[in-house]
Amino acid sequence: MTTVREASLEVLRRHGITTIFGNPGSTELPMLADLPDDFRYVLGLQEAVVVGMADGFAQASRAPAHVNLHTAPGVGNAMGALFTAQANKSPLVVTAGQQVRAHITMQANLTNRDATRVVHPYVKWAFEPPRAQDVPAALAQAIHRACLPPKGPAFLSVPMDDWNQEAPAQDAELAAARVTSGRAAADPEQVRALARAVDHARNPVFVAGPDIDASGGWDTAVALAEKARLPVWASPATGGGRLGFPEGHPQFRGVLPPAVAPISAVLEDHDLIVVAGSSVFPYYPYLPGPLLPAGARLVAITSDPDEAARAPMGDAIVADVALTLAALLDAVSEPDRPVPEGAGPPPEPEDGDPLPSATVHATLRDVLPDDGIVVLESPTSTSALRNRMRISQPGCYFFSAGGGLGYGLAAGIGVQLAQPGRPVVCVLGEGSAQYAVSGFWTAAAYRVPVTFLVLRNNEYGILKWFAELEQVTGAPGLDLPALETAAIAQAYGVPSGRVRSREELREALAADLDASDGPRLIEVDVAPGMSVF
Ligand SMILES: Cc1ncc(C[n+]2csc(CCOP(=O)(O)OP(=O)(O)O)c2C)c(N)n1
Repeated sequence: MTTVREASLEVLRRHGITTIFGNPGSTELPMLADLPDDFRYVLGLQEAVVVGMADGFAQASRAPAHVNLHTAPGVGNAMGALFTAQANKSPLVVTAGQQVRAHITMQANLTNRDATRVVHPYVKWAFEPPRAQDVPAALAQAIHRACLPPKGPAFLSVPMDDWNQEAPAQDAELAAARVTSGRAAADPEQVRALARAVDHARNPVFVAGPDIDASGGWDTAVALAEKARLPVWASPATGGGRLGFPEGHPQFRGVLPPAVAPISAVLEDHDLIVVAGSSVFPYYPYLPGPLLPAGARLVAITSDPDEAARAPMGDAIVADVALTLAALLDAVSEPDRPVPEGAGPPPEPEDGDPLPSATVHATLRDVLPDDGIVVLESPTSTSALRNRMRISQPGCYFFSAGGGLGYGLAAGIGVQLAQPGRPVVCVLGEGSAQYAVSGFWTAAAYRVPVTFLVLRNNEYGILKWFAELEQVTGAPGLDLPALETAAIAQAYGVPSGRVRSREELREALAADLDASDGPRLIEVDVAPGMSVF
């Protein structure tokens, strides 16, 4: 007889999903019993870390990842990270344990009441199968839903007594064998119309968003910008979990500010704005003004119907971003326009004691190889990192698109697990590190060779910046004195050190990036305040 567990593992196996990120409880143990050798279980000590690791793993491997959560309280702990995974469009297949079926109606202890309701709106789909034998097909469905555009978390609650029930063999085989593909091409007439608009515009501009990288459209976006001679801006950093364009490219102008009025001001001279692979736009904070420069037209290319529908201005083509860019590349002509100018080289780094965070990032740029990966969660220095590092290869930058903290530390581990041969640096503010701090244990226990670079400014710096913007004075809780991140990480098993000068930082980074036997952590003191360039 084939059990529900065997059939479900076969569904996962057929989709290449053999890593389970989890934190187990009694309700999950029946699923994990005698886990076959071709499966790997990665233990996270808290559910936010579990989901964050899987999020980074899914994005960096361009494939779905499986998360297994404990029933109600585990799912509750995971919610913030699920919000982030959804904003990142990360294809997560989230299973959670549930009480024995006979216990659900009486709501025995640990029953996940309304299991399918509680995870909304941060999942695309939530389901608890009505019969044990439906679990393998429901799991397959969760995989398809997570991977079809827009990608995102799908949730399946499984009563713990289901796993040892019998699964009808033929149904399970049919469910496991199904393949679905969601790469839809754009309406050719819409693409031709957009190409004509690009050809005839006086001063068109291209805005590159994270889904260019996610869809595999990086080289095509570069070819399009070069052929049509488009200056390029990155979509605002707030919503960009990935980069859409090489930031060292001579036509790259910079990262758009994340608010209404400043975006219109930056794009003022343009009559056509083509946005690819981003929402329009991930605004924050609210700085009202014109949504578009006077006389400008905007066209967005997105695979996400929701993004297309909720944009407050402009038109949208809903289709696979990479395929649409390829069609647009074919359809545009080579114009007479001069080749647009980019931002020019970044400024020389300044010294200081403590160092400006921009200098930390300039030092990292000097040391990190071109294919090195940055996972970033250092709020006051996000812009400085982008402006100093000018990351220029696909799949080299990961960021919490929704703005929730706790992604960075955890995702850094998942990204490194997915890309074991490439150096991964996880750049964190010391405040941000705390939201997933137990991830240090997983990194050490599984010898994941990620380098954590923690910027210590002894404060929630970005909130002090926001306080000024919001004209708030006297808010408590914005200082972080005596938070010893290196000592904390050391206690979790991560060899850690603290540096202060540029030379010390360079040496520590070079040594730690070379280490392949497990994680390392460098805590660097930085000057307080916002750092843009
Ligand atoms: C889960 C979550 N809780 C709270 C916040 C609010 N928040 C945004 S930035 C920030 C401070 C981050 O501090 P740190 O990592 O030290 O970086 P800095 O701002 O000093 O650069 C906080 C608390 C958030 N974004 N996400």
